[in-house]
Amino acid sequence: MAQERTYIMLKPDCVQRGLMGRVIARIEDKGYKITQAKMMTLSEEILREHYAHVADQPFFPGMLEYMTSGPVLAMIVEGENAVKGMRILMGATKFEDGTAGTIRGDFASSTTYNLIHGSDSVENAEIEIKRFFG
Ligand code: DGI
Repeated sequence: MAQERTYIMLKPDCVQRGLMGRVIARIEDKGYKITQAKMMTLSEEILREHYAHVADQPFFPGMLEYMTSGPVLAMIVEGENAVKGMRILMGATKFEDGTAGTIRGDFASSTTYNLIHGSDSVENAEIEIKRFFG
């Protein structure tokens, strides 16, 4: 079992809907530790870098608007297999693939407004932690 750290971000809809506490409780219930956290308002520049892999998608302009619509909670989450474990807690990317019991499956009502970001690999976790925490 690998001790890992991952980059987690509670997105503007999560903050605006007052769901931060419930989502953080799920992360802590899983046994993970939040070792750093800060509220941030994201610039278009950092979002273009973070979401470069989907920048040519038709939904990208709408996502930029959504992601700059209010503050996010940026976090470093640590624990055993934290990268994959957080992806499991988060649930599927696409709304139609969602399953009850996951954060997105229980709280999100579309693919765009999906509450939470989590790194998809150990390598990307380090890149994203550097991007948002320096
Ligand atoms: O790592 P994920 O956030 O699960 O997924 P990703 O890196 O493939 O996509 C980044 C974000 O882009 C995702 O959280 C929501 C948005 N997105 C991805 N695919 C679609 C999408 N938004 C819409 N509206 N439609 C999509 O097909």
